[in-house]
Amino acid sequence: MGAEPLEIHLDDQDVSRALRHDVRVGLIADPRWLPPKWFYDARGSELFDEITRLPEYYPTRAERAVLEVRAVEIAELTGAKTLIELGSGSSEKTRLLLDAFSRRGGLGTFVPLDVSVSALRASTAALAADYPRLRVRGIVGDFTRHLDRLPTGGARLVAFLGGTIGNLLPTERAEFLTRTRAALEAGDWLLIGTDLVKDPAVLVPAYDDAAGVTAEFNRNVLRVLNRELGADFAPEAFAHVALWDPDREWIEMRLRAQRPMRVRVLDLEVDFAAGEDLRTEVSAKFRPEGIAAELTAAGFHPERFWTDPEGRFGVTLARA
Ligand code: AVJ
Repeated sequence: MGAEPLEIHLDDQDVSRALRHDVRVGLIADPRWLPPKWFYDARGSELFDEITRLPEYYPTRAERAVLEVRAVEIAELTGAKTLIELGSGSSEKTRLLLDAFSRRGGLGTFVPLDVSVSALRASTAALAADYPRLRVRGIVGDFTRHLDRLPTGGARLVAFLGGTIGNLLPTERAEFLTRTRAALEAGDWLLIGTDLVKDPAVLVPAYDDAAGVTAEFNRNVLRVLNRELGADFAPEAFAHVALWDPDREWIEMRLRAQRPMRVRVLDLEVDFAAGEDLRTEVSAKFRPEGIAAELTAAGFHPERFWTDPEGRFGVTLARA
């Protein structure tokens, strides 16, 4: 049968317009910043997959450990007919859910949504081949903008895994959860993965690995700007920085100019002083009470909270 054709809610023009907008706002801001979604071109998505296999990067393995134990319970409790995955990437861990649902029966449709066309093409083709009875409907979209395009009706489970919610700033997070709730009906479900606050000696290396893969991933955003906007960043002249902010309880990734530079991008000339930072990602870490409070504030009813045996990563199942 194969996967259905991708449903495109973000065409190249929308993407380009959004990128230009973010560059115009972020590169002239003080401090300078870019949203993390621009990491994920084909190369960036590959680098991210490589990160998930690094010894220092525990979140993927820890979340997988939770899903391995709880997938059957999630399938039973939710009885979902449609599984929607936001920011699906390769959907690797989601296979644990699909396996549990296949054994139980009843799940008819899987809807992965991602900004990366390349990641979606690969994942939907592989999933359609491995789950021949499942309808696989990939949606190219931005989970902060296209929640109103999700399929409607009938026992839905929205999965937002990997701790991706941590990439949103607190106000964006609240807005995202409220909009997700609005897109659902009472009785639908949300499964959300959140990395947990822990010793910075564990957190920081997860974002600054010895092999330098995360550094390449970070610099990849400059290559995206060079290619898509004709910018002239010298990626190698920026150092990768990962910092733990103990007050805001988040990791920040930055690119630090190693010498003074003038960069041309769009019609802007952006001057970097030596040592000046461009913030490229926030990855918030959570406490169990905080997760429940944020979900409740958005109109969800948290029903289960699980962690891996080492308590590194949390997975919450909440009812709409
Ligand atoms: C995609 C949100 C899971 O914040 O941990 C990995 C992205 N950035 N290494 C995260 C990321 C640097 C990642 N998530």
